Amino acid sequence: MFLNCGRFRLTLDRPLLMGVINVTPDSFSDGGLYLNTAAAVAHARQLIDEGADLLDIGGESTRPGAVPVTLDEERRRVLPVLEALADAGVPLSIDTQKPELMREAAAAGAAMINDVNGFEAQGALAAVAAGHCAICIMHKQGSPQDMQQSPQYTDVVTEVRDYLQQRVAAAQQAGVSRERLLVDPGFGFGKTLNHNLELLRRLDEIAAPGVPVLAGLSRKSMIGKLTGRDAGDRLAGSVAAALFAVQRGAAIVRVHDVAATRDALAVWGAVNKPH
Ligand code: HH2
Repeated sequence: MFLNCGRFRLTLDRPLLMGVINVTPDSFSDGGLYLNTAAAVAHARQLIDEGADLLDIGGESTRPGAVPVTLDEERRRVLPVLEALADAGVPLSIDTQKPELMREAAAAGAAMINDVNGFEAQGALAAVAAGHCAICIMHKQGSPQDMQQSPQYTDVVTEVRDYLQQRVAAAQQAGVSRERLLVDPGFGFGKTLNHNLELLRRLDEIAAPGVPVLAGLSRKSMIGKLTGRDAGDRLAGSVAAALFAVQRGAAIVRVHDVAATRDALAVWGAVNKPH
């Protein structure tokens, strides 16, 4: 399987690592660490050295209770980082819900647009349809302000899968080819611990035919609940979750800790290789 991603064509015959760059003051695990452009760019280069296959740059935290940021502020945070990394040699994804920023990021060289809002904002699909960026469609229930209050599903896996399939169809209708699409169940976005565990166990049921799955579990509160550890101390739990996700078919894992996840995947890949 391939993913067309701006000027890149990614081969998905091994799991890929997406490194997270949060250019925010308030992200749940690393808020404020990379808020200025130079710090974010240095961190990005370090994650590439550690083996990141692509990077996801975000200027608005989506943690439960996060305060939305204005277009101007989000633009001011992410575009200089994107521009400074133009020569980085890996595809750069922009994590945004705003159609204006989707367009500007694509024009500035972004290879992927990652939208935790499933491209539901007015004009979001139109903003990406004509270009060449890959798009990652994520499921969430509710908004970051209220999503963890009391998430409800009859069957979380079926509901998430149906939603993603509908959004894939809408994206294709808008003109996005299948080779540019990724889906993501949105771990922690309007889900209890049990919902997250069920989604992870049955991750192989999430993919629409021919559409690869991206999974983001890194440092999330589900890892905290299972290990009793704070966000800064969830490395081992996050690596275990990433391994389980790839075992269940995730094509890309979105992680903060690239070096450790890469080592774990190297071991997993060697054991898993057909002989
Ligand atoms: N999780 C976060 C942000 N963006 N995008 C996708 N596709 N999938 C995810 O699971 C996902 C995402 C939350 O993590 P992080 O960026 O570290 O935190 P914050 O939103 O607080 O910046």
